[in-house]
Amino acid sequence: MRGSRTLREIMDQPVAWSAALARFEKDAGRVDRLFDDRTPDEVVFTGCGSSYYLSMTAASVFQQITGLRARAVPASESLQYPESVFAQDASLVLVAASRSGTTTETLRAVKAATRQGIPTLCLTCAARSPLARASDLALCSPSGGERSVVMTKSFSSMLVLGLRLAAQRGDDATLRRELRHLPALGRRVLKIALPLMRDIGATASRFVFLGAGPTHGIAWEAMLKMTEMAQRTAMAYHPLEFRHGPIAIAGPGTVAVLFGTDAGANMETALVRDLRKHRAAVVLVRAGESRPVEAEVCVSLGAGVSDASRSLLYLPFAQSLAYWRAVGAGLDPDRPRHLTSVVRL
Ligand code: F1P
Repeated sequence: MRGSRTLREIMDQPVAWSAALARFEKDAGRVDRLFDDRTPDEVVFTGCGSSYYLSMTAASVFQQITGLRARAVPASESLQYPESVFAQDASLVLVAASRSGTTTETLRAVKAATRQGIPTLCLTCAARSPLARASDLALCSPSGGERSVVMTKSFSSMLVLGLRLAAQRGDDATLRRELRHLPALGRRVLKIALPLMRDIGATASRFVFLGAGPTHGIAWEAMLKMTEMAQRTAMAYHPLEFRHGPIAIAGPGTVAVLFGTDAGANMETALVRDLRKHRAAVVLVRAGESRPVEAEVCVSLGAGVSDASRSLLYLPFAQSLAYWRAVGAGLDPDRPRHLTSVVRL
């Protein structure tokens, strides 16, 4: 069946999350030593494609939980503008994400950091890859690697490692506990997401994915999944940014998928009203059921977890939507056009 490999990997995510969390425990002491030796004043997360997008979410959560400055940059920026990535005199730690551990730009970013004496840590699914060998410490997602080109369980399981890293450095027992519950919650969410997304946007001309804070990286990943698998026009924005120009494309052919946050729930509800006023179809995935909304489709996960952990639970919705739109268009999600699983320059 077309896309059967990708579908299996989407369904396998909770298993990969458990394995990644179990593996992290073995490396927790080494993580602490790497950070404590340096006491950085900034952590730079980097990667390419999906690995860059998970870096966005990881950086957002890391700064929120630890209070330490964190930002995400595409690895290619460190090749083109090294001074704006590795600020002189700053005490940095570089966290590089890569499923394959062989992507040229990411590998070069780590090597450049090492030359400058910056400690490096990688999140990867390939424990023996060049990236793992080049980094001071490799945090591995042992079951995250896919046979598919498009990243699904590798994305989410490396993000689990990134969130667990934030919980470790912020000594945040709540986030640690939430992460332990995530595989069970993920199984429940997968059962909802897959059938729900089957017919959404079947005739739409464009998809807009909206997310703030930890869900912003998820919105970008949703955009990339739709682009890679279904070759449909897709964009990603911060929710309230959408009014500042992009709203011009809201209309009957537009499906807006909003990944809700507790932090911005009221503002996001108002945005749903505006989108509906302009006749866009809105899919709202959010935490609770407290406020009624006019969204065409509204899913309340009610999972009782923070925005950070919930961002992972939004992924099955994004992945399923892209999967179904690809299958519906006669495309094979297992064989995305023009793509290879690794880009080597
Ligand atoms: C990252 C990546 C993927 C993308 C494509 C090429 O690879 O950019 O996100 O889907 O298949 O590679 P990696 O560095 O995580 O291995």
